Amino acid sequence: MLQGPVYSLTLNLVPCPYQNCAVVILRFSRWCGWSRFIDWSLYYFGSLFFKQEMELSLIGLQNAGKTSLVNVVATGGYSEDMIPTVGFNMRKVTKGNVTIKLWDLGGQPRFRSMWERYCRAVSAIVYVVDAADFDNLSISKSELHDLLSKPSLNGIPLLVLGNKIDKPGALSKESLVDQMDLKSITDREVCCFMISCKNSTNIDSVIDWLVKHSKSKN
Ligand SMILES: Nc1nc2c(ncn2[C@@H]2O[C@H](COP(=O)(O)OP(=O)(O)OP(=O)(O)O)[C@@H](O)[C@H]2O)c(=O)[nH]1
Ligand SMILES: [Mg+2]
Repeated sequence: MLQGPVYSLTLNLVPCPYQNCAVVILRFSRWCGWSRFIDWSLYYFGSLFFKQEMELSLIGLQNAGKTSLVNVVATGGYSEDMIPTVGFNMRKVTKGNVTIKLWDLGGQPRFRSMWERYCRAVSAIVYVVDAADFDNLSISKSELHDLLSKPSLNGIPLLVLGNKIDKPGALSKESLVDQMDLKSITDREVCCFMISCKNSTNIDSVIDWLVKHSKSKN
């Protein structure tokens, strides 16, 4: 109801030289809906003036593909020949105006007790699951739910990534959400994507999600 009057009123007020441009913008805004247009404008013009940064932790069982994901996000490079992470690695990745500080933690049992410490001050927790490793799904689920039960991590957004969907028989998103019992997590924002580091599948969606969850700085 609001769109009609605002549209014609604005057109009458726009001076001639800018009229074509205004018409295009307004038609675009009508086409995609005002709220999406305003979101997009704020994001675009905001990003010209503000640097954004985020710090996040990548966790999940050993062999899930955390370090591979860091490599793909940082350089696009993928290798079959990976060395298990001992302790953690820290990597800074810049995407446009956003700097992402990534804590890539080791997933072997001896390193899991330090996950909580590295998740405390982050903008988001990224939990990587091998979607083709059925034997370890229930351990992965219990490690995730154990971690999220820590009061220090209350409310931190969670991104769950089902990796290795290039492998035959890998779980679908619905099955992964089910098996990881993600619907029971109601105290924070939860998002899930199915990815393949090997084929770079859905890596753009992951980066978009991360950028949206970064914080503005000056
Ligand atoms: N098929 C397939 N293999 C993958 C994919 N991503 C990673 N891998 C392989 O999985 C193995 C383990 O990858 P890493 O990235 O080292 O796993 P991680 O989660 O960092 O393991 P830890 O450091 O021990 O916790 C490597 O051989 C990778 O090549 C993928 O998308 N598809
Ligand atoms: Mg690793």
